[in-house]
Amino acid sequence: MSDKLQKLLDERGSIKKIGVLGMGYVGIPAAVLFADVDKFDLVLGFQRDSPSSGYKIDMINGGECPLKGDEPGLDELLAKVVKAGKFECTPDFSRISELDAVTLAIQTPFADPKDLIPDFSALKEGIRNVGKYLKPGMLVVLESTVTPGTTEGMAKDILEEESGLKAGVDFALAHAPERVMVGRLLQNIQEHDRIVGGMDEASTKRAVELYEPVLTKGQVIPMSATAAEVTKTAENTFRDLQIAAANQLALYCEAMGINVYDVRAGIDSLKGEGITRAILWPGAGVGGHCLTKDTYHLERGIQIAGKTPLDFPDAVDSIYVTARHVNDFMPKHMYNLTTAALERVGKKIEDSKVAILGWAFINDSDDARNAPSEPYREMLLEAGAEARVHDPHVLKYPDVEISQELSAVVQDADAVVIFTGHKNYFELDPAELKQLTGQEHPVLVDGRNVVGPDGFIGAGFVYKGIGRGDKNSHQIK
Ligand code: SAJ
Repeated sequence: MSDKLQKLLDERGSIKKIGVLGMGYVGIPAAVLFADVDKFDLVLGFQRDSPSSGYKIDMINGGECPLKGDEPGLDELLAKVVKAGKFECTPDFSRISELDAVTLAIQTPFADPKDLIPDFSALKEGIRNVGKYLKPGMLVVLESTVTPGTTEGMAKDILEEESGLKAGVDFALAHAPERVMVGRLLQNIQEHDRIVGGMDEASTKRAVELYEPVLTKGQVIPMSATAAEVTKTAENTFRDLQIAAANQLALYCEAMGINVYDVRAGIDSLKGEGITRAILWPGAGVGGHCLTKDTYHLERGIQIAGKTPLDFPDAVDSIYVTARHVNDFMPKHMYNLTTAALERVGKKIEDSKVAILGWAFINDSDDARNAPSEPYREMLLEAGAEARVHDPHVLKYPDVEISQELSAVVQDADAVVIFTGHKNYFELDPAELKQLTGQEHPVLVDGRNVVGPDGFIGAGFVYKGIGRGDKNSHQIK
């Protein structure tokens, strides 16, 4: 640990002024929660005055939250701290030099999901801005999800290059990954345990000082910066792996003619001291912006943060990447179930109309990022089928027409395919739906275990369900 850094931090005294770069879903709640801590005097939210987001500056300074959607407590808290003069938004990055600590909550999307290389350009610009105005004794924290090795690699290099200062000697540097979910931003920040990873002990300690006052139920979990980066990417990798395990089991159950949900309940029944079987749910695929990318961040971490050669069995793929491939196969499996069901009634996919129910990647949400229904629709179009999309929450999506009128979407459809477990779909009535399709034997493919198969089979549907090996070859009524 560098004595010089500790001396600089001690001279500076406790953290009073904080900056947050990135006025988005992560930055805004983080900033208002910092501002609401008595012992912090001022929080500056930094927002580029860009054509697309510059409007946020005046909105926030007017006490209004620019985030869409319902975020319990956020509007009131933002208005309160702005009114109290504890939080303001500015495009003037030079004010960074007034601060004791700066956090960066800037998104790290994939430029092109195909090449799985994250687009760090916005984050790099933010880091460069911090470097330009960095002063000795300041703390810099990355909150964005990054590839392991980024904090002590790219981020440290840019900060040192721009400031002429040395990380771990002249300024503290840490990673404290965000773990927020839209719809419960404030609660997640206050109640989730907070991983805080410094590049050295002094940095970790300083970052703990920054985050501890914000936590209510959550505890701070200190570790190294790289360990924090691996924790964040691995916690999503493990979830993706668990889902893939459930999906593979569902495919096995279909092949063996059994009901995966019986098996799942059976496995889940194994409880007791030290016994865990966290079996998740099979489904039509895995979407969103977390699980679809964090595995690849972790995998790249070995290249970037690897200190010694990785010892791993020869000619064996990473189970994490294999899990990604299994989950990404599920929309194809849904396509295979659709074509097989249509063939049972002498129809070809290329001559069929398919109603896709659910465009959002997650139930009862309008978030459609990386939704599994998108590749499925592309396969249908590729095959020459007609595809229509219904979603009660997703109102628009580039180049895809989405209707909120279910009857219009299922009108004359040869197949109705459920991709999202929106609560609307749990009330689908077999007779009504069949009547709307106007088919003698319409197809129903259930990707989220939404409907009871027997009602639909009894009404004359050709039913296929993920993991429903016990029903997928039923007699057609
Ligand atoms: N999914 C399944 N089976 C399951 C669970 C999910 O197929 O058993 C699918 C969903 O349909 C969806 C995708 O996986 O398409 C992702 O679902 P998700 O519930 O993981 O939602 P995300 O992607 O928003 O994940 C977020 C993450 N939170 C943060 O990154 C802060 C993740 O770490 C959380 O574990 C997850 O929420 C959560 O548990 O709610």
